[in-house]
Amino acid sequence: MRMTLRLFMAKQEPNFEVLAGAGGVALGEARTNHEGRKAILLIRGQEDTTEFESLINTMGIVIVESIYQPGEQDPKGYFGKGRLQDVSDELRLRVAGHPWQGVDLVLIHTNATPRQLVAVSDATKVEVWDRVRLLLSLFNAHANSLEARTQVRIARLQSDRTVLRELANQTTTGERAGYGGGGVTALQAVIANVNRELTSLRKRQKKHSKAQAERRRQRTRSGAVTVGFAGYTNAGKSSLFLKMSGKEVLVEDKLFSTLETTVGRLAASPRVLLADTIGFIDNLPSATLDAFRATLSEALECDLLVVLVDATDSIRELERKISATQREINARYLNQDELENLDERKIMCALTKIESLTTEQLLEKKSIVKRHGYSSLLAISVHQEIGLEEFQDAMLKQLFGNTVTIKLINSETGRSIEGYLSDVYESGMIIDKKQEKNGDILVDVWINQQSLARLVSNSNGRIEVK
Ligand SMILES: Nc1nc2c(ncn2[C@@H]2O[C@H](COP(=O)(O)OP(=O)(O)OP(=O)(O)O)[C@@H](O)[C@H]2O)c(=O)[nH]1
Ligand SMILES: [Mg+2]
Repeated sequence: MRMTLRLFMAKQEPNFEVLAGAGGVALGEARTNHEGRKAILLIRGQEDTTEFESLINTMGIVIVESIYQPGEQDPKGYFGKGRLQDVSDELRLRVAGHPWQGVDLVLIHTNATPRQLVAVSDATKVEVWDRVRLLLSLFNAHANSLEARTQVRIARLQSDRTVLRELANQTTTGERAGYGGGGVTALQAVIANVNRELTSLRKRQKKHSKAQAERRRQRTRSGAVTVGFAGYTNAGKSSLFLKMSGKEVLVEDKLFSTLETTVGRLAASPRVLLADTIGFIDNLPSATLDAFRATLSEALECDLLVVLVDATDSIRELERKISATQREINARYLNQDELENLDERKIMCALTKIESLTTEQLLEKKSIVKRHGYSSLLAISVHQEIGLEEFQDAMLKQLFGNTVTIKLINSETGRSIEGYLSDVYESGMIIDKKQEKNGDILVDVWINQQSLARLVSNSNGRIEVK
């Protein structure tokens, strides 16, 4: 296979060869299943590769060898020229029995510039992914809904466009030997196609997010409140969502199992909606993140934001992930107004997967989270069902304040008291109920002010707040 940098291209041009010869670019739908692919990994300096490797594992790709070069990244080719040549020679000369037999992917442990990507691709002549391309391929493999596919494709096309522009630039300046004006024209035609597709995808995305915003407005009007679950990828958002709503979502020990927002009702109260969404990751370029903005705002524009933090991470990872999560939430998804009123905005935090932690470990991790400014902090385990009731109570308390005691007045005439009771069940969450001798019913309920006012005014005087 001579193709090098596989681009995820406009459908109109399947396998269209932009450039011939060394460093050619083949265009076509990127594959979605990478299970069992063999790759080599290039690493500069002393970087921590743990997260990168778990992204790779998630996709079922096998790293046959990691190759290190000390020192700073080379802006031209990531590795220095000589070292890159060594890798290239070894790839070319591999014979039967060579450990690199079957390697068709080179991974670079960085968010590479288009120039670096093109250079590594030119040298190695197999497919090349940097961190962003790895993430995009992972998103692509996990995108199941139309919405997710649309946003992933937007991100992918944007990223491919930067490489195409680099190629066009190198061709124009004569840096790429052997390609004349025909190469540039062909590249520009492809770029134009990409632009066209991007425009139409963005239109589709806009339409979808408008419809979502309208649904959100309707929910608010009907008196429902929304709790958004946010957090680093794999923090346990979908597991908690499933536990509390009973609504089936994908839970996997994989990064980015979830790519879109799912809204479900809190099992204990239909008035409370929960929103599970895509997780955050450190250091994603803003153009890539923007593609997911609509999905995220579906969950983050909520009455209460719950930030989930995986307590099983090391202290260092915990700090890194909380910081990344906060950066994303603060910088991108709260508008200026909300940022200024951050104190009033309802945010709480929960440490997840705590069942295997010792008391000391939990205390230490709690104090780290608190240092990041989360004063309202809980600790839960979905698997062992620890702290879930407290979590639900804390959530309801943040949303509604304290419980309200309501009296339902019994009467021989008019609507039955059970009818009114069912109205209360519909509007809030009943936590205690007592029937008095005269048939009146007293209930303690978590309810928002708006719903309470509506209940009382529609009750013909049969519902009173105590
Ligand atoms: N030990 C333990 N593992 C848990 C718990 N809750 C969730 N997990 C595991 O953590 C992994 C990730 O869970 P998900 O619920 O998919 O996490 P997520 O935040 O939705 O992840 P993405 O959608 O991929 O970003 C799964 O393997 C879960 O089984 C828990 O209470 N204890
Ligand atoms: Mg999930």
